[in-house]
Amino acid sequence: MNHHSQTPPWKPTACILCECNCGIEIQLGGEDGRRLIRFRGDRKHPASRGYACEKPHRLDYYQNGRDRLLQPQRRRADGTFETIDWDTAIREIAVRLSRVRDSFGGESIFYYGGGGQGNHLPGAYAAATRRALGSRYRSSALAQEKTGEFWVSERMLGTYTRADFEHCDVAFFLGKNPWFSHSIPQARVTLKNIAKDPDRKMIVVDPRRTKTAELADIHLQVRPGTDAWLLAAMLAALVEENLIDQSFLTAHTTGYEDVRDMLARVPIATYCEHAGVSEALVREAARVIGRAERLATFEDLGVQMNRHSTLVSYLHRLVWLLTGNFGKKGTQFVPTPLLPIADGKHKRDSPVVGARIIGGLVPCNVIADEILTDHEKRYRAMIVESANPAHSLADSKRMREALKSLDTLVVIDVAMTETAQLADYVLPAATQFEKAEATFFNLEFPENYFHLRPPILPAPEGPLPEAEIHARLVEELGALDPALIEALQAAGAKGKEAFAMAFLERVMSQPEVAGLAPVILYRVLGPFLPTGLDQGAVLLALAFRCALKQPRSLARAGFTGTPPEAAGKLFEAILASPSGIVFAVDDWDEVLARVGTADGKIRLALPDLLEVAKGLCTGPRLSNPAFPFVLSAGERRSFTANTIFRDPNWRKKDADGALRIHPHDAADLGVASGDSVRLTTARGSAVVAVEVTGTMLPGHISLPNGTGLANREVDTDQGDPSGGIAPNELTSVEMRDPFVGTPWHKHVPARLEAVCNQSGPPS
Ligand SMILES: Nc1nc2c(c(=O)[nH]1)N[C@H]1C(S)=C(S)[C@@H](COP(=O)(O)OP(=O)(O)OC[C@H]3O[C@@H](n4cnc5c(=O)[nH]c(N)nc54)[C@H](O)[C@@H]3O)O[C@H]1N2
Ligand SMILES: Nc1nc2c(c(=O)[nH]1)N[C@H]1C(S)=C(S)[C@@H](COP(=O)(O)OP(=O)(O)OC[C@H]3O[C@@H](n4cnc5c(=O)[nH]c(N)nc54)[C@H](O)[C@@H]3O)O[C@H]1N2
Ligand code: SF4
Ligand SMILES: [Mo]
Repeated sequence: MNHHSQTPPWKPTACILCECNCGIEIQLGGEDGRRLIRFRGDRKHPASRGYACEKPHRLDYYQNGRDRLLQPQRRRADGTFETIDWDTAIREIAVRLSRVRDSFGGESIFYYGGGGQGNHLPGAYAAATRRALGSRYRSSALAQEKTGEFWVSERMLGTYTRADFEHCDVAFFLGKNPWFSHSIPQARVTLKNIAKDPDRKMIVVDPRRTKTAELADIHLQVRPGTDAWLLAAMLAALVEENLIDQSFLTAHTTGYEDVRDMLARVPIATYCEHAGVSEALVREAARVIGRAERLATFEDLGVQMNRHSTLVSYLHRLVWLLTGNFGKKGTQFVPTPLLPIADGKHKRDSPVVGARIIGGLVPCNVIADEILTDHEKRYRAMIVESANPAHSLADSKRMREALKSLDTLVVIDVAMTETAQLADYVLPAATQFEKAEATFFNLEFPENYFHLRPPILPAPEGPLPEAEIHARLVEELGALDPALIEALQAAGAKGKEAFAMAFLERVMSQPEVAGLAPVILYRVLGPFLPTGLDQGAVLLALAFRCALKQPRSLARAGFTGTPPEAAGKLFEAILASPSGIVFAVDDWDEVLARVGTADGKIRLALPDLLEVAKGLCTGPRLSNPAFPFVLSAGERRSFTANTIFRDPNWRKKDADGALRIHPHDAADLGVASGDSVRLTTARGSAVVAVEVTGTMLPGHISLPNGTGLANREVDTDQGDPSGGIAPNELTSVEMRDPFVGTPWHKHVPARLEAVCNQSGPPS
C-alpha cells in the first residue's frame, strides 16, 4: 500500500459467518469502490475484542458473490423467471397471500427463517407481516439443532444457560469442535490458554480426533452415536466415587433421589465398553470434572444431531448440576438477552402430524409432511427469509417437492438460492453490509453486548432492506391504519417524549396493533434516525421490553430511570455505537435467582427422560449389512460457512469437500486421498472424493456442511459437481429425535463402493 495515496477508511461492521459475529473493520476498494478488500478484527467490539478467524477475509465472496439478486423475480408457467417491479411484486404477493388466508385461514401460511448467522432484524420485522396475515406457525434452523436442549433446559431450570470458558479451570466439549466452529468469544485464544496452563484441563467427547481434541488433556473418542451410554457411565462414576456436590443439591435442587436410583443401575463397565472408551479414562474424566472448581461445558451438533439427542442434553445438564457448577465465575450462567432467540416452552403441537412445537418452532423434519398431505390444516403458502431450507433441511428431494406443491412460495434473499429457484416470487434484499443489521445471539456474561452495525456501502438500485419489504407488505395488506401513522408522526413532531407517550398508548396498549409495532416504528421513527440506521427502528421496542424485564442489568450498564427513560437511553447509545456496546451488566450472585421454575428449585428428575435412560440397551449392536458405515453429514471445517458463500472458489483448500475416512477402511476399498468412492444411503447416492486420515475411527466417515450448491443454470436436482455434494441429498426425515424431531445428521447409515480411479482399478 502506497503511504502517500489516501487509504480508504476502516469501516466497523461484523463478520456474518458464524454465531460469534466478531466485530471487524473493512476497507473498501476495487474499481467501483464496492469490493471488500482489507479486514481486521475490531478492538472496540465488546465481545470479540479484536479477535477474528481466517474466514472473514473471504467476505467479498458474499458481498460480490455469484447469483446476487438485484430485481424482484416472478416465476413463469414454464419455471423460468421474469423481472418485475417492486409495486407489482408487493401487490401480487399481497393478493395471493390474502387469498390463501381468506380461503384456508392465516394458520395455513408458514414462515421459515428470519435471519442467518448474523442478521436477525428481518425476523423482527417479519413478525408484523405474519401478524397482518394471521400466520401462526413458523420455524428456523434452530428447530434442527437446539430445540431439544431448549426444552430440557426449560423443564429443569425454567431458563437457558451458557458457559464462561474464559475463567473455567475445566472445559468440557461434547460433540463440539470450537477450533473450527467457534461459538465462544475468541475461541482459539481461549482454547490455547487452557491447553498451555498446567492447572487447567480440557475434556473433549468426539469420535474424531479433531483439532480441539488434539489440544485436550482427555479425549474420549466415543463410538459414534453412543454418547448417552458414555454420559450415563460418567454420571454413575461421579455418584459412586462421591464426587457429587451435596450442599448444592440440597440448597438448589429437587429430584436427586430419582436420578440416583437410575444411575445406581448403570453397569459402568458395560456402558463404557458399549461407548468404545476405556472405563479407566471415563473415570479419570469423571474425577477431573468432579474435582473442578469451575467447570464450563458446551454441547453441540455432534450430540444434538444424533441418536438420543434430547436424552444427551438432559444427561449433560446433570453432569454440571450434580457437581454444582452453576452460578459462579467460570461455570454456567443465565444471560440477559436483548431479545431471547427462543424459549424451551412446549405450548402446542403442529397441526398436521401433531409434532411438539418447542419455543414456537415446528420441527424442521416434519415441515414437508405438514405440506405434502391432503389434511385440511396443511400449510399452503410459505415465506422463506434468509434461509435455504431446500438445501439445509433433511431430505432435499422431498423438501423441494413440498416447496413446489405450495400455492404460493415467497423467498426473501440476497441470492438466487436452491430455495429461491422454487419460489413463485423472489424478493431481493440488501446485503448485510448495505443496511443496518444486528445479531440476537448475545449470550455473554456478566457483561452482555449488543451491536447495531451501520451499513458500510449503499445498496445498488433494486434490493431493499427487509424492514422496507415488510412495511410495504403490511401496508399493501391494508393492516396499517394511515390515521394512526399520522397521529404518531404529529406526536413525533412535538418531541421524543410526546412520541413515546403516543406510541405506548396507541400501539403497545392495543393487542391488535402491538403486533405491527416493528413496521410502525420503522415508518414513523425510521426517517428520523441517523442515515442508514433506519432498519434499527424496531430496537426501541426491544429496548423497552428489556427495560421492563431487566431494569437492574440495564441500570448497571448506565441505562437508568423509568422503563421508557432507560429504553430511550439504551436506544440512543445503540445508534451511537458502531462497534457495539455493553447493554447489560450482571452479577454472578444473581444467577441462581434466575432459575425460572415455579418453586425456584432446579428439577433434576425429568421422568420421561429417566425412563429412556433406564431403557438404554447394551445388547449386540444391530448393524445393517447394507449400510455398514456411519456418515456424519455436515462437519464444520476451516472452509465451510453454511450456504452464505455460494461460490466454491471461496475455499482455499478442500474445494470439493472431501469425505474423511480411516486408513483401514480406505485400504479395504483400495482408495487413497483424492480418489473417488460411491457413497450411498437409504435416500441417495453420490460420487465423492476421499481424504484418508487417522483422525477418523474405522467405520465412521464425515462430509462437510454447506457444500454442493446448484448452479443457477443447472437443474436443482443436480448439484454443482465442482463444489462438493449437498449433504441433505443423502439424509432422511424419519431419522429424528422422538421428543422434539431434531435430525440425526451426524449418524446416517451409509455404504461405500469403489469406483474407477486414476490411481488404479479397484481390487
Ligand atoms: N467454520 C464454520 N464454523 C461454523 C459454521 C460453519 O458452517 N462453518 N456453522 C455454525 C453453526 S450454524 C453451528 S450450529 C455450529 C456447529 O458447531 P459444531 O457442532 O462444533 O460443528 P460440527 O463440526 O458440525 O460437529 C461437531 C463435532 O461433532 C462430532 N461428532 C460426530 N458424531 C458424533 C458423536 O456420535 N458423538 C460426539 N460426541 N460427537 C460427534 C464431529 O466429529 C464434529 O467434530 O458451528 C458454527 N460455526
Ligand atoms: N446435513 C446437514 N444439514 C445441516 C447441517 C448439518 O450439519 N448437516 N447444519 C444445519 C445448521 S446447524 C444450520 S444453522 C443450517 C443453516 O441453514 P439455513 O438456516 O438455511 O442458513 P444458510 O444456509 O446459512 O442460508 C442463509 C441464507 O441467507 C441468505 N442471506 C444472507 N444475507 C442475507 C440478508 O441480509 N438478507 C436475506 N434476506 N438473506 C440473506 C443467504 O444468501 C442464504 O441463502 O443448516 C443445517 N443443515
Ligand atoms: S469466529 Fe465466526 S464470526 Fe468470528 S471471524 Fe470467525 S467466522 Fe467470523
Ligand atoms: Mo446452526
